Amino acid sequence: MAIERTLIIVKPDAVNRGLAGKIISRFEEKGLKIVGLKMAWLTKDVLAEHYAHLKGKPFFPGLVEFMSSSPVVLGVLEGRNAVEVVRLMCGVTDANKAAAGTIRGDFSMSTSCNVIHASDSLDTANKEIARFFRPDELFNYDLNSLKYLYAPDELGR
Ligand code: FUP
Repeated sequence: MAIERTLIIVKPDAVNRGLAGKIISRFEEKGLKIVGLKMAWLTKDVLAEHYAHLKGKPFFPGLVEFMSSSPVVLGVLEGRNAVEVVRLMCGVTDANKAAAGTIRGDFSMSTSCNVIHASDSLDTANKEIARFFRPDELFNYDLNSLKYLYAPDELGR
Protein backbone atom coordinates (compact mmCIF):
# COMPACT_ATOMS: atom_id res chain seq x y z
CA MET A 1 0.00 0.00 0.00
CA ALA A 2 1.32 3.35 -1.02
CA ILE A 3 1.62 6.61 0.85
CA GLU A 4 -1.15 8.79 -0.59
CA ARG A 5 -2.39 12.35 -0.26
CA THR A 6 -6.06 13.28 -0.14
CA LEU A 7 -8.07 16.50 0.08
CA ILE A 8 -10.59 17.38 2.79
CA ILE A 9 -12.93 20.35 3.04
CA VAL A 10 -14.41 21.18 6.44
CA LYS A 11 -17.73 22.54 5.19
CA PRO A 12 -19.53 25.78 6.21
CA ASP A 13 -21.86 23.98 8.64
CA ALA A 14 -18.89 22.56 10.57
CA VAL A 15 -16.98 25.86 10.58
CA ASN A 16 -20.05 27.75 11.83
CA ARG A 17 -20.84 25.15 14.47
CA GLY A 18 -17.31 25.41 15.83
CA LEU A 19 -16.39 21.86 14.87
CA ALA A 20 -13.40 22.50 12.60
CA GLY A 21 -10.75 21.81 15.24
CA LYS A 22 -12.49 18.68 16.48
CA ILE A 23 -12.78 17.28 12.96
CA ILE A 24 -9.17 18.02 12.05
CA SER A 25 -8.10 16.47 15.37
CA ARG A 26 -9.65 13.17 14.39
CA PHE A 27 -7.36 12.89 11.40
CA GLU A 28 -4.31 13.83 13.47
CA GLU A 29 -5.26 11.30 16.15
CA LYS A 30 -5.61 8.60 13.52
CA GLY A 31 -2.03 9.24 12.41
CA LEU A 32 -2.61 11.11 9.18
CA LYS A 33 -0.08 13.84 8.52
CA ILE A 34 -1.33 17.34 7.72
CA VAL A 35 0.73 18.51 4.72
CA GLY A 36 -1.51 21.46 3.81
CA LEU A 37 -4.10 23.47 5.76
CA LYS A 38 -5.81 26.79 5.07
CA MET A 39 -9.05 28.72 5.24
CA ALA A 40 -10.72 29.97 2.06
CA TRP A 41 -14.04 31.38 0.92
CA LEU A 42 -14.80 29.26 -2.14
CA THR A 43 -16.28 30.92 -5.21
CA LYS A 44 -19.28 29.57 -7.11
CA ASP A 45 -16.98 29.08 -10.12
CA VAL A 46 -14.53 26.78 -8.33
CA LEU A 47 -17.43 24.93 -6.71
CA ALA A 48 -19.09 24.37 -10.10
CA GLU A 49 -15.81 22.77 -11.21
CA HIS A 50 -15.43 20.78 -7.98
CA TYR A 51 -18.99 19.44 -8.17
CA ALA A 52 -19.15 19.14 -11.99
CA HIS A 53 -20.15 15.45 -11.64
CA LEU A 54 -23.35 16.60 -9.88
CA LYS A 55 -24.37 19.34 -12.33
CA GLY A 56 -28.00 18.73 -13.31
CA LYS A 57 -28.96 17.17 -9.97
CA PRO A 58 -31.87 18.96 -8.27
CA PHE A 59 -29.75 19.72 -5.21
CA PHE A 60 -26.84 21.23 -7.23
CA PRO A 61 -27.81 24.94 -6.91
CA GLY A 62 -28.40 24.55 -3.17
CA LEU A 63 -25.11 22.71 -2.78
CA VAL A 64 -23.13 25.52 -4.45
CA GLU A 65 -25.06 28.12 -2.40
CA PHE A 66 -24.31 26.27 0.84
CA MET A 67 -20.63 25.66 0.08
CA SER A 68 -20.11 29.34 -0.77
CA SER A 69 -22.07 30.66 2.22
CA SER A 70 -19.05 31.02 4.52
CA PRO A 71 -15.32 30.23 4.64
CA VAL A 72 -14.28 26.60 4.78
CA VAL A 73 -11.11 24.87 5.97
CA LEU A 74 -9.18 23.00 3.31
CA GLY A 75 -6.65 20.34 4.17
CA VAL A 76 -4.35 17.85 2.50
CA LEU A 77 -3.73 14.71 4.53
CA GLU A 78 -0.98 12.17 3.91
CA GLY A 79 -0.66 8.58 5.00
CA ARG A 80 -0.77 4.92 4.06
CA ASN A 81 -3.86 4.32 1.92
CA ALA A 82 -5.01 7.83 2.93
CA VAL A 83 -7.79 8.20 0.34
CA GLU A 84 -9.74 5.18 1.55
CA VAL A 85 -8.93 5.69 5.22
CA VAL A 86 -10.23 9.27 5.19
CA ARG A 87 -13.40 8.29 3.29
CA LEU A 88 -14.08 5.55 5.88
CA MET A 89 -13.54 8.05 8.70
CA CYS A 90 -16.04 10.47 7.08
CA GLY A 91 -18.86 7.95 6.61
CA VAL A 92 -21.50 7.83 3.87
CA THR A 93 -23.01 10.95 2.27
CA ASP A 94 -26.36 10.83 4.13
CA ALA A 95 -25.19 11.56 7.65
CA ASN A 96 -28.31 9.93 9.11
CA LYS A 97 -27.10 6.65 7.63
CA ALA A 98 -23.43 7.21 8.46
CA ALA A 99 -22.15 4.82 11.11
CA ALA A 100 -21.63 6.08 14.64
CA GLY A 101 -17.95 6.78 15.11
CA THR A 102 -17.59 8.32 11.67
CA ILE A 103 -17.36 12.10 11.38
CA ARG A 104 -20.67 12.45 9.55
CA GLY A 105 -22.27 9.85 11.81
CA ASP A 106 -21.21 11.73 14.92
CA PHE A 107 -21.68 15.37 13.88
CA SER A 108 -24.56 15.61 11.40
CA MET A 109 -28.11 14.49 10.63
CA SER A 110 -28.21 15.93 7.11
CA THR A 111 -27.43 14.79 3.55
CA SER A 112 -26.50 18.33 2.44
CA CYS A 113 -24.95 19.86 5.55
CA ASN A 114 -22.75 16.83 6.18
CA VAL A 115 -19.74 18.63 7.66
CA ILE A 116 -16.91 17.25 5.51
CA HIS A 117 -15.82 16.53 1.95
CA ALA A 118 -13.12 13.97 1.16
CA SER A 119 -11.71 12.89 -2.22
CA ASP A 120 -13.23 9.63 -3.44
CA SER A 121 -10.27 8.15 -5.37
CA LEU A 122 -6.56 8.73 -5.81
CA ASP A 123 -7.15 10.23 -9.23
CA THR A 124 -9.78 12.63 -7.84
CA ALA A 125 -7.51 13.45 -4.90
CA ASN A 126 -4.68 14.52 -7.20
CA LYS A 127 -7.03 16.74 -9.20
CA GLU A 128 -8.67 18.22 -6.09
CA ILE A 129 -5.35 18.95 -4.38
CA ALA A 130 -4.16 20.76 -7.51
CA ARG A 131 -7.47 22.66 -7.68
CA PHE A 132 -7.22 24.09 -4.17
CA PHE A 133 -3.51 24.15 -3.23
CA ARG A 134 -0.47 25.70 -4.89
CA PRO A 135 2.67 23.51 -4.71
CA ASP A 136 4.27 25.93 -2.22
CA GLU A 137 1.30 25.48 0.14
CA LEU A 138 2.13 21.78 0.57
CA PHE A 139 4.88 20.70 2.95
CA ASN A 140 7.26 17.74 2.94
CA TYR A 141 8.51 17.01 6.45
CA ASP A 142 9.04 14.11 8.82
CA LEU A 143 6.49 13.73 11.59
CA ASN A 144 8.74 13.65 14.59
CA SER A 145 6.51 13.71 17.66
CA LEU A 146 9.32 13.14 20.15
CA LYS A 147 11.26 16.12 18.92
CA TYR A 148 8.29 18.38 19.68
CA LEU A 149 7.20 16.75 22.93
CA TYR A 150 10.52 17.45 24.69
CA ALA A 151 13.34 19.95 24.47
CA PRO A 152 16.74 18.46 23.51
CA ASP A 153 18.11 18.89 27.08
CA GLU A 154 15.09 17.05 28.50
CA LEU A 155 15.99 14.12 26.27
CA GLY A 156 19.60 14.26 27.49
CA ARG A 157 20.98 15.35 24.13
P1 FUP B 1 -19.72 12.48 -1.11
O1 FUP B 1 -18.65 11.92 -2.00
O2 FUP B 1 -20.09 11.56 0.03
O3 FUP B 1 -19.40 13.87 -0.62
O4 FUP B 1 -21.04 12.56 -2.00
P2 FUP B 1 -21.35 13.16 -3.45
O5 FUP B 1 -20.12 13.47 -4.24
O6 FUP B 1 -22.36 12.22 -4.07
O7 FUP B 1 -22.12 14.50 -3.10
C1 FUP B 1 -21.42 15.68 -2.84
C2 FUP B 1 -22.27 16.54 -1.94
O8 FUP B 1 -23.52 16.83 -2.56
C3 FUP B 1 -22.62 15.90 -0.62
F1 FUP B 1 -21.63 15.91 0.26
C4 FUP B 1 -23.82 16.72 -0.23
C5 FUP B 1 -24.51 17.02 -1.55
N1 FUP B 1 -25.66 16.13 -1.77
C6 FUP B 1 -26.91 16.61 -1.46
O9 FUP B 1 -27.05 17.74 -1.01
N2 FUP B 1 -27.98 15.79 -1.67
C7 FUP B 1 -27.86 14.53 -2.16
O10 FUP B 1 -28.86 13.83 -2.34
C8 FUP B 1 -26.57 14.06 -2.48
C9 FUP B 1 -25.49 14.89 -2.27
